[in-house]
Amino acid sequence: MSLKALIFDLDGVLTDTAKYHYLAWKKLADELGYYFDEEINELLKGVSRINSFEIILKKNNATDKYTPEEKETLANKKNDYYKEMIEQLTPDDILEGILPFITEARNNGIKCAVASISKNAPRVLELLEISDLFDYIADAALVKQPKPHPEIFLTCAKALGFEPSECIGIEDAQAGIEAIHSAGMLSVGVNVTVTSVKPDVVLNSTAELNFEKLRKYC
Ligand code: B16
Ligand code: MG
Repeated sequence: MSLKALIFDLDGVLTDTAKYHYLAWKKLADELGYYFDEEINELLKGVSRINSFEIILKKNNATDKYTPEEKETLANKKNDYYKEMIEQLTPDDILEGILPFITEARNNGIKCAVASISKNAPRVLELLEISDLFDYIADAALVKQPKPHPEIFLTCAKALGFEPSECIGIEDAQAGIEAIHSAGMLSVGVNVTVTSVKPDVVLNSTAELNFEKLRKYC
């Protein structure tokens, strides 16, 4: 196989929006009188908005407390808090090593895509001023199956016109690593709390991303 494309997760890989997701969920949980901490937040990484709320409710034995419509309304309330918080993002919030890594890949003819299930991804990329660096940005609204289903990674590969085996996926969440693995791509895990499938390449931070080293895997 020869490497043709890099497919990046957004939250936790290109920038650290996980802290804003945490603060927004925490605000909602406090208002509703539910327990929520960093440990529970870890379980929400890479998980869709509504499923994240279900996890918080389950941890508080409150799964049956709301109708599906009420759950939707409350999850949207969290999203309003999140949207307000991310407006403070600037290009300075791009994680270390990301820009040189993408620049080197692009200079070597490698295509780059974003596989984020966040419906806020386009706005985050715009605030970071990096939308133009990507050849394809998956539309989270059109992806039916959230991670760990491989759909979003397969959608990116197909849109770029490459086989999954020609792509590398880069993720910070266990659900994302499982999705990349099921898609048949090589997975790079950045600071992943491993609970099941291990990433093929384990990194502690994005500062360790090295294009020439990764290329040797393909
Ligand atoms: P939104 P990623 C994911 O983004 C986040 O990791 C996850 O915490 C969040 O719940 C999900 O997006 C949905 O985000 O509520 O903004 O649509 O890691 O796939 O970039
Ligand atoms: Mg992530």
